[in-house]
Amino acid sequence: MKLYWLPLSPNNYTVTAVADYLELPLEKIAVDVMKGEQKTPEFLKMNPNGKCPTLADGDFYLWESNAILMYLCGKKAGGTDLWPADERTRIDISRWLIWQQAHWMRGCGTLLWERLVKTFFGGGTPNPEKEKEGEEAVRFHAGVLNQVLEGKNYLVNNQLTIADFAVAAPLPMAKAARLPLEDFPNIARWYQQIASLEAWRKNLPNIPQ
Ligand SMILES: N[C@@H](CCC(=O)N[C@@H](CS)C(=O)NCC(=O)O)C(=O)O
Repeated sequence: MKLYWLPLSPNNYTVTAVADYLELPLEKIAVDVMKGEQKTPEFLKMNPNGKCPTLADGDFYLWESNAILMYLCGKKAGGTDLWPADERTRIDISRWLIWQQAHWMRGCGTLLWERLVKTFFGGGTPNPEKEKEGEEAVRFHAGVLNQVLEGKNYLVNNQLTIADFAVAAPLPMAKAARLPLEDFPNIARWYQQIASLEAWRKNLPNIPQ
């Protein structure tokens, strides 16, 4: 399998971390977004959105990081506890994967962009209105996450699943992007466990703090 990816991006290193955790070989092809490699006709044939990550397994192309996480689990011979076979458990994990994209990454993504990525790409200073919007969204959804994690080590069935990898995606950048998470101790406690996984650590980019 080939993965077209952006090493610096949260929704990209969750994919490479899960592949490593599952010991699945991936040929990684770094895409230079500054050069617009994700918008070439060849790339758009694989992913008409022109975004990374994009997985190619033979002539099957898959985009959306969380869909790729599920696909990788399906590739693991004998299955994996990251995506257990039980129907209700899978729906519960899917709920978190959807929440991560629809809510969590929206707020976190706004702050990551305004306070980190925008500067990196020479896009100027943070927009205060966007920062306010991002802060409010992160605080609200962090409250939800913190509450669910009360007395629990992991999000679903109290065991490590791809839901934990996906929801943890923005947290390595929390300090650099000043995500307002200081009032949510259960998130910090839970994230320590993800942060201690070798597959997670070795896939994190060098993030300026
Ligand atoms: N929801 C998508 C987000 C994909 C996405 O927005 N990728 C960004 C990097 S985080 C990208 O490739 N941006 C390049 C561009 O839009 O030109 C996923 O989780 O895979």
